[in-house]
Amino acid sequence: MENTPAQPAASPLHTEQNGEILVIRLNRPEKRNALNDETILALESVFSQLPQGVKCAIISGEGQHFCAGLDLSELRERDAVEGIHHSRMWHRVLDKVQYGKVPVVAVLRGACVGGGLELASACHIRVAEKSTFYALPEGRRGIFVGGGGSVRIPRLIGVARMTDMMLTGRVYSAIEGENIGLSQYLTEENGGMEKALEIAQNICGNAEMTNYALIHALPRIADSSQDIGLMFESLMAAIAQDSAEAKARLADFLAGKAQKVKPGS
Ligand code: 1HE
Repeated sequence: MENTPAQPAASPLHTEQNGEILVIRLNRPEKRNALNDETILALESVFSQLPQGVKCAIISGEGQHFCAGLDLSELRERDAVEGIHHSRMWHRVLDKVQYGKVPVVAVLRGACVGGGLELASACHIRVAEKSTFYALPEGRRGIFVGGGGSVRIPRLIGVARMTDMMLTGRVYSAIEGENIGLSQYLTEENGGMEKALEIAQNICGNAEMTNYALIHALPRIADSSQDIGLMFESLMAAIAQDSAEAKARLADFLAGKAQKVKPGS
């Protein structure tokens, strides 16, 4: 892997490009990768200007924890107006992650809490190592989620489970998290990055229009009424199948040259 140029030693993010995959690591392990403004804005900058040729991104954290959420030391002195602007900044940045140019895979371990879970839920695929635990301590700290958690997390696990997490401080383990839909994959400790790279490689092999439709059309279709959603789906399907790449892939299948669907893969 090559380090992308011009990264000062104390950068809150490490980025490395590995062919078509960009690996982004939160880099404040001494603060359990708590997200201060500098880190959030650095994420915005990375997702606003992905290097040419990148087709998939991976977000992970340095150290034993994915992310301890909002950097609470920056919260103390904020008034209501500043609070709204701050929350809206998170929304802007996490929208760039969710609705950017490429699918994003998160590698989770240790704490995936508060704003860390909000960041993970803006990613398209979550791979959790066995040490991962999920919580929303905002409820116990006298605050509320502000990084899009109330919109994205119920879409993964339902309103009732998120309400329980915030009202009671409930912590879900990695295994429970996979069972309820917080992660799609579970791995042994230290196996997350290898799995994420395998998934990312797979994603890079998809037709570009399919990846685009999955990031940009699917969540909007799922949020629509049935009537609008079905219409939107037909338009998206027609555009996708019209591409030269789709036609070539379908021809390959009919000529017996494409991989078949294999159970267990
Ligand atoms: C922090 C933060 C943080 C750690 N902001 N500094 N999130 C939380 O409420 C979670 C708070 N953190 C924890 O519960 C624990 O730190 C962990 C379970 C994640 C890790 O425990 P541990 O024992 O490995 O580490 P530690 O000793 O607690 O923390 C190490 C250092 O990181 C320590 O600083 P130090 O200077 O004393 O060494 C901690 O203060 C610091 N640290 N977490 C600031 N979050 C958009 S709105 C989102 C709203 C939220 O995310 S609220 C939930 C915030």
